[in-house]
Amino acid sequence: MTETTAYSGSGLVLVKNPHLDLMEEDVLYHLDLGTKTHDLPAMFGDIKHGMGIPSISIMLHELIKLLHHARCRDVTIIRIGTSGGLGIEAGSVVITDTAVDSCFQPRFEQVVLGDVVVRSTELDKGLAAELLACSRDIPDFPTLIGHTMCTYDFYEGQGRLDGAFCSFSSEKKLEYLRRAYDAGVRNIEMESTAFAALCGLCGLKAAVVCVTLLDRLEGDQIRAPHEVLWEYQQRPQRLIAAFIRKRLGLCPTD
Ligand code: R2B
Ligand code: URA
Repeated sequence: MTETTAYSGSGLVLVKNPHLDLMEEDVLYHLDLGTKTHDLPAMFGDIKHGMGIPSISIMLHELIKLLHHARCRDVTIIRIGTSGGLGIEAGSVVITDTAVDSCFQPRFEQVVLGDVVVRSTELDKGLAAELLACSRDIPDFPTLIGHTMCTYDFYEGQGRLDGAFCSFSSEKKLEYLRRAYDAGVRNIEMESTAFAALCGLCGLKAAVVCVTLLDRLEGDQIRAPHEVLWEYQQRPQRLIAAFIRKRLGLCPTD
């Protein structure tokens, strides 16, 4: 028997389970979400952002055109986000000096009209140094400059053993991650090469600042408690807030 997904006339996804209507609350245990504890339509009803290179590339094309049409000048653009760390303590903030691909090369390859176009992923070294200096004013704020590896996938692409499938051994995984470390990679995420390349092409001063949620040399799963992850995720924003205050000539506590 073939089962198909059902949609109502309004386009809403219909569930084929009469029991659900009788439940006061539906707890989606593995997602740590519930219909009473979370506003699911607000959280997921109209998501327009995504993850990875295709999403950031679309967003940047339109953001850069917006900056152009609005005649903005001397723009500094900073990507902030999360990442997996390599050989550094979880919660560290990594300021990227160079975004590298999965072969540790400072390049972003884009297929244009059937040809592979290779673009540079250099970021502004002066801006990275300025951000590092700002981090030194924040107490208990582990921050470093290093290479960031950008991948097309969170699981196999980042050498994880815990995806829906996996084609390599744990020894091969560790050998790869150690090679990345030796090449100067200190964190892994999924947008930085495209971000660096597109900003570089348009002459924008750009930086990438990501907090690490775990040390990938120690494991694959993100296991820190919610409140710890929440605090980690605030760190890039706190650093950028300090940077903006400094640029505006305000003291750190204003
Ligand atoms: C970091 O975190 C996301 C994957 O969990 C992805 O957007 C990235 O670059
Ligand atoms: N984001 C990633 O891309 N990788 C991680 O390991 C954690 C967050």
